[in-house]
Amino acid sequence: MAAMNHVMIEKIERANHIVLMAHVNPDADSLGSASAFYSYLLRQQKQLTLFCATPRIDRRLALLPWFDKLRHQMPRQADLAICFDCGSRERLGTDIECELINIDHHASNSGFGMYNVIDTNAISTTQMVYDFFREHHIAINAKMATALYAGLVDDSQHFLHTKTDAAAFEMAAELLRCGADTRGVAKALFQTTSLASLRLEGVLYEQLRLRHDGRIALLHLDLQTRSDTGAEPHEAEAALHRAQTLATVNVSVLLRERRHGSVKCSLRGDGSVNVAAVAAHFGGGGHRDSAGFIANGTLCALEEEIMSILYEEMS
Ligand SMILES: [Mn+2]
Repeated sequence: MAAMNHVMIEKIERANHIVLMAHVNPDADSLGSASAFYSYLLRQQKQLTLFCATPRIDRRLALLPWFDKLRHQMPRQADLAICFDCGSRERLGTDIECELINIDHHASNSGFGMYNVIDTNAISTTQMVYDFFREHHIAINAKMATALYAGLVDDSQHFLHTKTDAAAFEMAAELLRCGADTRGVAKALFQTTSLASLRLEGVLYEQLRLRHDGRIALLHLDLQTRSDTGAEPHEAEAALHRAQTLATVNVSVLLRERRHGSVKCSLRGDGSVNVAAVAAHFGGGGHRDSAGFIANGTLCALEEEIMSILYEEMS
């Protein structure tokens, strides 16, 4: 983050009202980064807005500091926006009229900000924010530590991701010393589920199909099944991760039917296949081992289209 630091600091110093933005359907990394920055900028006595375009946010993220400050309307008078973990402009879910700083670690990030700080080696966006705080001797309090840790532990898949290195563990240790509520994060993010979610997982496993000599696991979720189980759309992702543990599987695909004739596709890979390239084919993006997109069409039609692109990528 070093190269852009001076520009960023100068922009922040000059701004009066700063909007800190998480991407649509935010995760712990995006919202955790914005939350930690919110704590930091409060000290600078800036007028702040914590923003996310999604009105109904995954309640598990309520453990993040300042969650109750989240707003879903862009303030008109803001003179600077900073977005965190947003791989594309669409992920902002809104138009931006002021200057925009784009802080992210997605390889597919197009650099849509006026100033772009992109580090594809970072395991999480919170790692980039953490490095920025350290470089500038910005004290990390317990609130900031909890927010940064939540993004780290979630994006690193509980430190199991191949990108997990000594720096990731050192960051975790330092955040723990700063007062991060690691137990609270674990409980909220990984040890809390709903009965609806468990029932949904059961249905998804029952319908799971293997394709391409067992190298692809395919999961479907139509609107009817979702409403029958009462589960939230994001709750299907547990089954997607679990499918990835099957011995022969390189790539897992989850297709979720949405209202108004579109389908959300989530891809997970073991690193042998670049799933971001598959997502990019449909206008989406992500990381080499984790990507997604939204496309118009029916579940069946999209399945065949995705399979043919995937087969090509896997051959
Ligand atoms: Mn991330």
